[in-house]
Amino acid sequence: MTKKIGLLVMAYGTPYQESDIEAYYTDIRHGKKPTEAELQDLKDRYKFIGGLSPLAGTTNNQAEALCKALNEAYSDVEFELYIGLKHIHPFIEDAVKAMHNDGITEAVTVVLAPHYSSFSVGSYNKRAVEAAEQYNITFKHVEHYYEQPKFIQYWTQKINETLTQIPSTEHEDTVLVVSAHSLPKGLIERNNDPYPQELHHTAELLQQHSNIIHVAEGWQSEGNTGTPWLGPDVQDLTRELYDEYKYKHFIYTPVGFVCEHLEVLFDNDYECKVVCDELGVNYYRPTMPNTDPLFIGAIVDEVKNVY
Ligand code: FEC
Repeated sequence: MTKKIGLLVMAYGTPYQESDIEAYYTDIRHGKKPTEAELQDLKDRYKFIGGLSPLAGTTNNQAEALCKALNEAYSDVEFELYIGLKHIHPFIEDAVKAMHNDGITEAVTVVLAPHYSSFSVGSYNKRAVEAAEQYNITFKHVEHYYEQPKFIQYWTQKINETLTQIPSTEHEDTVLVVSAHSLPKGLIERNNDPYPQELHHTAELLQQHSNIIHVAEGWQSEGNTGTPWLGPDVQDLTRELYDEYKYKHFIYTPVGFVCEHLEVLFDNDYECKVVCDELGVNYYRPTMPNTDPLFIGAIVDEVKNVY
């Protein structure tokens, strides 16, 4: 008989309907309700991207594709999928409880975010471990997978495909903006968090492996906490790069995310594009990994390192 192993796939979560937005936003802010104006602003952003985010469906598809690929890769164990979300049901704690109810005692955790920060991947894992304390479940954690050759290959292919849309004589006038979600700077510095170095390393790998000549690193989607966040912000960066180098083509790769959702469809495809339009330069944003076999394969290869 093959051994049953839990596969706990954790992701951010998104409202399933408009009436979920307030509770979701309150959860993101650790229980502090948004003001009417803040809530309306978020509702307007969802409306702008078509009403709701595609994130819920994509998370499920990614998790199912990963579980299938793992079951194909391993012959001695059978992975059973559980999805746990950070800010909406099914919460991480619900998934851990479901594993326990099904008799699972060993599980592998995967967060749908490629870089490690104690405030992102670390906080998901901590919640899973805390929830499992009352049960007899042990975990093996995947902490990051941005270095996996297949992950780099995915983005390299997308960058090279995008470059084919730009005349080769203008590749010198093209810049790749490699970005991830910003986080509060003080927290990152005090904890000597590897997150900024991991983004930097991703940018270096993409420059080495793809045909891009110029690469810049930026941060996006920062929150409004009144304290400094990691920068430069991608919109400011776009202006600075234009002022200094007069680039004509800007390729945005938000490599800190793994699919299209609010932060990509609004913060890149609207906010960054507005700046590009204003500067009279061309905006490109290759398709996100979603369920691409290279992306799923990168996570499978990382799971093999931990289990
Ligand atoms: O498509 C969707 O519906 C959800 C998209 C979404 C993703 C996402 C990923 C990350 N976040 C991270 C950190 C923070 C911090 C705050 C914060 C705030 C928001 C708000 C929305 C939101 N985030 Fe998010 N994030 C997504 C959506 N995030 C909506 C609230 C309004 C706003 O600021 O836009 C600030 C909290 C505070 O105010 O105290 C911090 C990080 C990631 C990437 C890693 C991961 O996926 O977990 C880090 C997707």
